[in-house]
Amino acid sequence: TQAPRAQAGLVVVANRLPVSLERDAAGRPHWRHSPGGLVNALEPFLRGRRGVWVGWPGTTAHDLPALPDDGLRLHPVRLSADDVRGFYEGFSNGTLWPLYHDVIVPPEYHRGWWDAYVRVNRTFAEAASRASGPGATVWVQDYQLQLVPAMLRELRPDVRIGFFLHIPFPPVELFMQLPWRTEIVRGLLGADLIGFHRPGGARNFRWLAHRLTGLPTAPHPASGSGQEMVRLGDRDVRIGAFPISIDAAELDRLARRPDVQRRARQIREELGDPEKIILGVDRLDYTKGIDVRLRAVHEMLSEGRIRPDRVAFVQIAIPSRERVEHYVRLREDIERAVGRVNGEFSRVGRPVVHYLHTSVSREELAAFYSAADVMLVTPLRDGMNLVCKEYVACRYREDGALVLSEFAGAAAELTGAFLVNPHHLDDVENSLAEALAQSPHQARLRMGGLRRQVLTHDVEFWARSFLAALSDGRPGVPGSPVA
Ligand code: ADQ
Repeated sequence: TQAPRAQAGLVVVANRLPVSLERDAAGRPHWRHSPGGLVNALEPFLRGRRGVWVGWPGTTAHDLPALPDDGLRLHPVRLSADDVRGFYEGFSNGTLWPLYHDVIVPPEYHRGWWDAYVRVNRTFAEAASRASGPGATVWVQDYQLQLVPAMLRELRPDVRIGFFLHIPFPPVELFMQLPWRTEIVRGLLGADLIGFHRPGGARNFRWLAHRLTGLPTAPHPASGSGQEMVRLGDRDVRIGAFPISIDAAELDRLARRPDVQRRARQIREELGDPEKIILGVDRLDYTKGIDVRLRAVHEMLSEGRIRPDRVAFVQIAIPSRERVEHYVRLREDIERAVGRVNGEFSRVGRPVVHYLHTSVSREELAAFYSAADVMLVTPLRDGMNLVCKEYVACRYREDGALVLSEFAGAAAELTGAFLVNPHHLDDVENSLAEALAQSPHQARLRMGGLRRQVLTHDVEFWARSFLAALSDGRPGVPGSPVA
């Protein structure tokens, strides 16, 4: 990795840079910005404070074009193919992801993967250290980089370090399975502030920190904040819940655009003008409960509770982690389940389930959200789940219905949704039936409440709250209100 041109006051460290490499028709590579809530939320803070984003560009290729430089400075971390296998596909997605998501599939523990995780975390910590100016604030993101806080603190005791976990922090009994549990806890304790989506995750972590390191813990004195504290010699580590969100205003605006509304009507026509459209949108991941949805729809069709000529179910699944074995199998299972429903209930030219294994543009996504009468979000476990918030942000007419798993972090905020236990098929089916049958008046009551929550608690609110807690009111660091 090269040293950045100038050192920054605010450094974001994430597994991925917010760009991806594409090739044009002639095979020439160029960078494309990957839009996302996180980069949108952090950009104003980064630009305002000569910020740098440290991350992997998502490729092991060597013939890389220069990174785009339009004010947001990107600092690439190079990974070898071996690193990607051991650190990313292995320890991050074969060990930590399933362990932190309630062992929906069994996590695998391999020393070689762990070694790669340690090695790559050190590479990120060194890159972050080089990028940080004196006394900088460094915000480390997510489960791939849990050792970075302690490694960075050792290199740079002068910087302030925040860490945010985007996935659930697991129950104590599950975390205790991890052969390297103490190392992970010590890695995280290098931060000044550790953020989780939910207070439950923060509590689990505090308990484990005490259990595994013997360090004293206490509620944070500036309380009311719900924050906890671990005391590490002369240093306090604060732990708190900061539920992430979306750029709600941007999606609301997008959904109101005439071309997006036109496309929403066109989608309904293309689906054969059904009375009701049910929609699922996910990364293709076994945590998302796509199979639960298909089972519920299949059973309701079998029992005549929904009619194939009146209802269309659209499932859009963005391809994900296609080199990890469980994901290959999941894709086959989903395709088989879709085929089964359509084989039994479709007529020629009129499938019941429309399955798109692809990524779609923001505009197209907003059009689908606008077209859908019921949004079905049924993860078995999800740190937050942004899809449900995106649906709500698009329903500016205060109509539509959200069926949402209790096991998504978002359920704590979106209490006006039809909340379901995804392990209880009858519950999912009854709620789906209720959502399909609700009156416009009921819809307005529920959706109105959901929209008030989502529009006032957006991703900028999240970033600002975290950075304010990290700066702890001290001057000269992020967290003070941005203009
Ligand atoms: P994810 O597991 O990726 O995020 P989620 O929060 O739902 O899950 O975000 C998915 C994003 O991908 C959404 O913005 C959605 O619009 C987009 N997306 C999904 N399918 C798409 C498709 N087919 N085409 C285009 N876009 C698509 C992790 C955690 C979550 C947590 C987030 C943020 O697992 O629990 O909410 O990080 O912290």
